[in-house]
Amino acid sequence: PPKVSLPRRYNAAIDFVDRHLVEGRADRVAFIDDSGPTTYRALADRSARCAALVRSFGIEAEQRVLLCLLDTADFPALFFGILRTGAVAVPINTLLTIDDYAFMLEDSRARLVFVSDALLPKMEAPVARLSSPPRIVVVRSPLGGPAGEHPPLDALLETSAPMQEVAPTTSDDVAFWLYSSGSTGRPKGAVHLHAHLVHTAALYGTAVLGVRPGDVVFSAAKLFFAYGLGNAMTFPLHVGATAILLAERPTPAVVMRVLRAHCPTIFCGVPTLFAAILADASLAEEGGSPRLRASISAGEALPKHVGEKWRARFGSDILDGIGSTEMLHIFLSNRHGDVRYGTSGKPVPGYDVKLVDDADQPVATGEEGSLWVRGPSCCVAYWNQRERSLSTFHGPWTRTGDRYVRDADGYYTYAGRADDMLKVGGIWVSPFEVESALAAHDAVLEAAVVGDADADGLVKPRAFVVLKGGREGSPELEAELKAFVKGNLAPYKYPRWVVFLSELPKTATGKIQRYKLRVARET
Ligand code: 3UK
Repeated sequence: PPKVSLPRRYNAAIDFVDRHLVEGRADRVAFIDDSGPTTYRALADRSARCAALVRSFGIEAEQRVLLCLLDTADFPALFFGILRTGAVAVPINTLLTIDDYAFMLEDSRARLVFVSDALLPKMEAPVARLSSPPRIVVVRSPLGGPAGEHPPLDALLETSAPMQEVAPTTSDDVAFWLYSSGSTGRPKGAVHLHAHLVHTAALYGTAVLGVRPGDVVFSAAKLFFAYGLGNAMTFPLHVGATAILLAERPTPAVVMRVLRAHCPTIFCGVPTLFAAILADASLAEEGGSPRLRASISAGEALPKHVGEKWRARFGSDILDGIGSTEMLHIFLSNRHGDVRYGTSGKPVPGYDVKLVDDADQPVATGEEGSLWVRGPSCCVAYWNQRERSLSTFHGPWTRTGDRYVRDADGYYTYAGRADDMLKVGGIWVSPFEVESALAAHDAVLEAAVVGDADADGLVKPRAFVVLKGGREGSPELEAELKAFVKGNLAPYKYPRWVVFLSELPKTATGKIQRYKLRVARET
């Protein structure tokens, strides 16, 4: 594997941003967002101003700063500005609810929050509930929205001189957290170090994906996901390439527009998006990007037929690879010129994986086992979650919770989860959370949610609902329940199908028999 040796004194902001000025790339374009290009010089200046601003709020090394941001060039400027000061950046999912943010504010104890204008209402409410609320700075976005009484970033930066010095961090200092959902309980903050960004960029971004200086990368997956953070920020910045950032929701039509307008050479998506583009009749005549060299897919397994159809239509491959928030990016992947659709490929050099049985013994070729992974970008722990850290991190090894099979040629094929968690459009959905949301509806006595395959073989939540006495199932009630969940949870979590039952299958001890529901459909 490529050797990544870092000096003890190391700050990722210098490596990913300032280094390019010293190495003569100041005038190259780092980002293109809805308001135009940002050169490496402009990025370095803006992130150093952001650093000074963060300091001016009294933020000290190791304190957390929340980023609830749509994808614009201010995301990397703030992210690296925070790292430059030695503080910890905590980018969070922009699709979540007030309740989710209340938890993250409390769990992280953030003293400062940067939030996009359009998202401000969802952040103001939970902040106001805190006894000692953090400061809020509003970041302008193409979606727009009033800043209220909070200072706007642009105005603050005008009067903030770039921070010249850099916090004396080591490569092992905490740099950022990323929250990940579990099947029960609140999200877990995966704690990552300054060194982790360059490990993923070198091992996967450069060595496997092959991002090079002339590349233009477009990631439909947003920067707040570990997947998007590598794709559209650290991988291109590592080599001095360009990333396209899009604040909008990446619908098939919007994505095709970006591919046409900016002609990226690398496109990063999730299976649901690739399938939706291929299935959209109104886009059937669209050619995509003429310069597209390859695409990548992650978040959930890419169905074989989706990869094959994409290749036939656009003339380049999709490299499917599995990564995780804990490992920061992809550690098992297909390669250029060595793509086996329907598999996750082979280990990324620099990472080791193993498949074990219930007694932790290696399984034979062709047999299903639990996937464990070891590599240099693994998070150090879940913040403030000792029990959950202990059950996931075992010395250098991390238990992924995935089931896999390795064939005689060394290719790994996904075989499902060991827990009840669902990946919907590449994002975690806990069935328990959807069940609780349904149970909060007046008409619902109890509910069970399992994953079911849609027409493309991709998993979506299916709800089985028992109604209270006197209530009857109907298409209207089905629509109402879907809307109810959409309104109370992040919208992507809603059940795509609702089946009304008179009772749920249960064991003698009252545990729902999910395996029975997984095979049951309409009844
Ligand atoms: C599942 C896959 C089959 C698998 C991620 C790339 O998805 C990412 O991180 P998360 O923490 O979820 C991790 C879990 O998602 N998964 C991801 N990719 C695949 N299953 N095939 C795949 N290709 O269950 C894994 O344990 O949200 C993906 C890069 C960074 C990431 N964080």
